[in-house]
Amino acid sequence: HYSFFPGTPRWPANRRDLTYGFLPGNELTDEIKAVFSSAFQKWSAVTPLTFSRTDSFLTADIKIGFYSGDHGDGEPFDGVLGTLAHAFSPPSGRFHLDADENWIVSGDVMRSAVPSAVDLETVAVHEIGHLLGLGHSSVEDAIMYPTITSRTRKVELANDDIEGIQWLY
Ligand code: TQI
Ligand code: ZN
Repeated sequence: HYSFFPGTPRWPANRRDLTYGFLPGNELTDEIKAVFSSAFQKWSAVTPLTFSRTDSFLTADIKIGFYSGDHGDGEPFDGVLGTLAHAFSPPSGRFHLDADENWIVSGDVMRSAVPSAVDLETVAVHEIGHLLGLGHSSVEDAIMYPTITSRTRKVELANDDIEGIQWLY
């Protein structure tokens, strides 16, 4: 079953059209940007929320960046595997990914012959759930279930995820 963060934080009713931006300097390919766009679409399809990309990182509601190791928020990344990414509850909008992972982009690769490769969209859909206010789910098929196997791809919302997000929005 789905859960929420303590106090049930969510984006307020006057902030339903959210923008997201990528950390300048990350130099992401169009393919990587398309992965995030697809991940946001999973959630906009089942809520009144919309997500659009902005080039203005500083004013974006959701700030996406790839970082290595200690990146100044008290929750350092740890190299390959371990923590893959983290996102904070609303209305923080901070969405950080571990630059040291072997991210799989669109079914194929950055470095995916590697046993430790992790599917980027899978992680993005999960972290966006956190950004919107969902905690972890006890339902194994749910996007918000707290474990995955490396190289697994799970990008479709389960009924449990949909019920949780529709309770919030
Ligand atoms: N990052 C954890 C996560 O997003 C961070 C975390 C731990 C967390 N406890 C939390 C976030 C409680 C919010 C609330 O769950 S992770 C997965 C999964 C991670 C894990 O790097 O371990 C995914 C990131 F579910 F597959 F294990 C993405 Cl999909
Ligand atoms: Zn999680």
